[in-house]
Amino acid sequence: MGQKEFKVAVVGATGAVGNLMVQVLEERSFPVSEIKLLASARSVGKTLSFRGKQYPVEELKEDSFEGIQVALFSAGGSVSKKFAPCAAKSGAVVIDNSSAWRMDPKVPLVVPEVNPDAALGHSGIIANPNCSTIQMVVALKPIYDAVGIKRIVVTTFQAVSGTGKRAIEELRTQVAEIANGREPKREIYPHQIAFNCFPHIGAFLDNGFSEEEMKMVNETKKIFSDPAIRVCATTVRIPVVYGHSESVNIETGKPIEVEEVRRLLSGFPGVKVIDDPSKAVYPVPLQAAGTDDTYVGRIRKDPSVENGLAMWVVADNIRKGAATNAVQIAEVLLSRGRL
Ligand code: 25A
Ligand code: L14
Repeated sequence: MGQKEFKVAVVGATGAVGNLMVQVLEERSFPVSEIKLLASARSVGKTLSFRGKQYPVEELKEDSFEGIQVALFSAGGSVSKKFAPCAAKSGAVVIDNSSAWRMDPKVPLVVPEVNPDAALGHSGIIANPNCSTIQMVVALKPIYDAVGIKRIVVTTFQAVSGTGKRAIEELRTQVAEIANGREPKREIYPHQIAFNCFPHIGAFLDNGFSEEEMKMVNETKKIFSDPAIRVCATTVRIPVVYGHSESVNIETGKPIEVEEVRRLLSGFPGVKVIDDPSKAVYPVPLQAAGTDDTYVGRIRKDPSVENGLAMWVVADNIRKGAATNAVQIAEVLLSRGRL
């Protein structure tokens, strides 16, 4: 008996995340009968490989979604605003990686390890959360379920791949320019990123926080369905290509021992505990890059508050933070018979 297969479109297929979406569909053997690769007119003429065959990139148009059952979007917020409703109207389930729909009350915001059931209530569009939020809520979910979490203070160390291909190129070019004694050129970021870091991701808002920081605040509340949870974020760009790191400090509702936290995290899907600091064993982005897990280490009591815990969380921002999470959402729909 043949398994049911689906017509899948990837929008933004030539971008850093879109390209990986195609690869992750292949790696995880998602049942694809036909793949449609969509991008802007700039990319027409390119081909991308899927299961060993080359497929042409087509220009995204309103009628691109005829017959498509699953549409994975990663072409930025304005493309998603305009085209996700077209795709949904023509019968596809959209899984959107941009920030366009995340806070829309009718759109579920889903991390499969945390709130898979939310996906079932969609009306055509499901949003993939921000990369920094995804890895944090995966690491916090088992603690949240065991003892509750009242407050989170998080500082991120974010890779340039989150901004897309051109930012990866900017870091590499600046490193080469500096190595060759030339003045590094700057286009994408507000400062030189090579050999530097800056607490500036997205635009700054009237409250003094950046857009990226407020995404972590608002999306965390939505994913945990807990508007009372207090979150303060500082998001920092660092000169790493793949893998976000986060210093996460929490106040739990009830006391919990560090050993119990390790035990809970070790048994949680998608999490690996790497925590033997005296041997220099803790998660680092170079080891997380190219993998789908969320890594947690440096787990310790924060003695400065009641029920305080501190930890270090690392994941590949364009895999678990974007492409893998999106494909996992499609897998949730598939396994619940909702495709
Ligand atoms: O609005 P957001 O949600 O904040 O997202 C902003 C950007 O962040 C990335 C993604 O960039 C997105 O565009 N992104 C979003 N969510 C992310 C996440 N969670 C995330 N990254 C990581 N984690 P990207 O560079 O990875 O991908 C861009 C893709 O979108 C396609 N695209 C853009 N506009 C489109 C469109 N597709 C259809 N219609 C449109 N109007 C884009 O295709 C790419 O696939 P492309 O054809 O425009 O680009 C192909 C090649 O051209 C380079 N390029 C892109 N922009 C420019 C450019 N070259 C010159 N000038 C430019 N302005 C690309 O690098 C690509 O190689
Ligand atoms: O909202 O520049 O998904 O690193 C994730 C990464 C926005 C930008 C999102 C970056 C983005 C971002």
